[in-house]
Amino acid sequence: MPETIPPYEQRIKWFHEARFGMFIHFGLYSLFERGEWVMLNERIPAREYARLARRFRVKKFDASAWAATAAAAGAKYTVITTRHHEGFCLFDSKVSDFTSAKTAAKRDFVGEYADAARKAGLKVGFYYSLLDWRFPGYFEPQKYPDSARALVEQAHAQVRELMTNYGKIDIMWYDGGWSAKWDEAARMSDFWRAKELNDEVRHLQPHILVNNRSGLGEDLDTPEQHVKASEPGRGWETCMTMGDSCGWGYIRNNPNMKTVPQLLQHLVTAAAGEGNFLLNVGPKPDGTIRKEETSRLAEMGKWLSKHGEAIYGSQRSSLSTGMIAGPWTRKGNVGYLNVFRWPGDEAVIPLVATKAMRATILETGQECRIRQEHNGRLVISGMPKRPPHPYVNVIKVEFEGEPRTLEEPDASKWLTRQGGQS
Ligand code: JFZ
Repeated sequence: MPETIPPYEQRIKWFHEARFGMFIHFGLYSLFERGEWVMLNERIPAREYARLARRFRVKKFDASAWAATAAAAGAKYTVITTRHHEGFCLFDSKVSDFTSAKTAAKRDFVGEYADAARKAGLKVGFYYSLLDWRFPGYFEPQKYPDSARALVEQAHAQVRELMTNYGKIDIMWYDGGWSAKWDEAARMSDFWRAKELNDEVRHLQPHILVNNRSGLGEDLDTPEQHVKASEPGRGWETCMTMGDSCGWGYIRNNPNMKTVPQLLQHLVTAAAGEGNFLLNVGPKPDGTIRKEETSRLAEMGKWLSKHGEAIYGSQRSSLSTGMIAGPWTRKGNVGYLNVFRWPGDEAVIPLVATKAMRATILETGQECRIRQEHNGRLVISGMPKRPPHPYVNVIKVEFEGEPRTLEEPDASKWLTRQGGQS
């Protein structure tokens, strides 16, 4: 008797607690060191491209090292590309010979990584590209209907394999559901038979979260390379590269790597919108992750070890910051003011309708003085002039109830200090 599918609120609970995941883009394309779209961008014929598999041995592949990198970053889940648009599977498939198990490497990297990730305490997500550039029917479905049909059959068969052969999978991360001609009108969910596909995914993995890239909305929105909150109650996750947005796979010369402060600010901003941040690494052809990526992740993990209570399980807050500090996150009656730009020895937050009991700087544990004035002005003072942490600081403010914003029926009253506690 198949397990019943738990309600959305139950399925998404761990995801809201997690807030931070590590994305991994790895495949034959890493050999070119020019990103994951190289086959199409450079119009490399399929037969020529397929020959790469003969030298894709990935001698230094170490699944536990990848998992340890994610865990050290403070990530709580990980998503790996099981097969990208190039069609090469990092897993053993009965419906394709173009796999890492059947070519030079002779390894099922997906299986090794899923096991290692679980051992490291991480939830496991599988990225799967529905499109496969090797099929003419993807580019010209009318002209090559048999190829188009075979492509869809491959997708259904391989998703079934991924949902059956690798234990408990927590996220089905589809990609490549769009039409080759970027024809928005094309009902690609019909082309992929997405309802049938996702019904089977949920039958095989009843607790799973499915993203919105098979042509149907399903469970999760996936803004790419920017942080944009979905409406309250809808799960969402920003995915982002550390380097330029032009590539997710390994790019040897990738000069514009985001700084740790920038990466932390994206994570905090996502958490403030009750969303997640899925940060990408693109391993090198030998299977190692470059130090520019591992070092940034390690620094994020160090920050999270002191400030994670403001991020993991975060809720939205209506409180404004009223200054250039940064966004609030919240947990019940506790607000976390995430400070991107340290204001000096005092911080003033306007329109706080709820009584504040205590304010503490998470980096140092220092308790600050607080006073609440007209118009709900909350003044936190006695703080150090210089930022306690060089990147992002968090001031934890405990309120006597859920922190609310003071209404301003007459928006001019603050001019004469007439506004008061509501
Ligand atoms: C897709 C992939 O093409 C890319 O290689 C990477 O895997 C990323 C996470 O997902 O990127 C997209 C997806 C959608 C659009 C553009 C790039 N789009 O709709 O314009």
